Amino acid sequence: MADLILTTFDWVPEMPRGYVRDLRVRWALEEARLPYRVESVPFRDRNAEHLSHQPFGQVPWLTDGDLSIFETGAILLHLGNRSDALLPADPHRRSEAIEWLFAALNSVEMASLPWSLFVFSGDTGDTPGFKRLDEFVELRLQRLEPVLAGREWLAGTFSVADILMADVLRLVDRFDRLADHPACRDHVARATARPAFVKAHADQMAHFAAADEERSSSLGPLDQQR
Ligand SMILES: N[C@@H](CCC(=O)N[C@@H](CS)C(=O)NCC(=O)O)C(=O)O
Repeated sequence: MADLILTTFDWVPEMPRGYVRDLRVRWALEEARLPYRVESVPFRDRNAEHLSHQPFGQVPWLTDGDLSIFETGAILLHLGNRSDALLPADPHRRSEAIEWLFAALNSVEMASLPWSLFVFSGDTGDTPGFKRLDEFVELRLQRLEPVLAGREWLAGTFSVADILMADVLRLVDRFDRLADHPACRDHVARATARPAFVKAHADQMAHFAAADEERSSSLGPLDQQR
């Protein structure tokens, strides 16, 4: 039996499917060819057991033997320490990959996530709040653009930094925010063309689709119309 267990929600609404962060972990596990299995916790009932693994009641978390790790950055670093396919062995390259892993989360996602939440809510009018956020995202993308124009992968070879950066950028790309940043867009395209991403994405979609099927088979025809 696999000693790596990835936990995600049993179900999520349509909108976030394909973007739930367990995908980052699935992707890394597939790149490293590490055996794992996926378990689910209820989306609608975040109980004490859930909070003991993820104190914010979110997903994902990973257990590795008796270790339980939350936060996708920490999980990917942990997996990077298990596989050279995820973190380069050369100390300079490794340090660069770790830098970019934090940059993806703490410099880019810090701007892009609130921006995406505004866009999801349709709150993109001519308000000072949205304009400020849009400028924040723009500045980060402008600075990232020449970096990604000059290299295929952030730390020389593909690493967890690329998984996180591509996944962070993918969300704003969903709303065409990378249209004027071709190197950022190309990085997302390159990264998401990798077989490990394709499998991780398909597996996440299948996981949530199976939950829909289970739900509809447990409801009678009359319930389903409600
Ligand atoms: N910083 C956390 C964020 C985790 C996160 O936002 N998870 C989302 C799914 S992608 C979640 O659980 N959302 C439900 C909620 O916040 O209640 C990480 O990277 O692991």
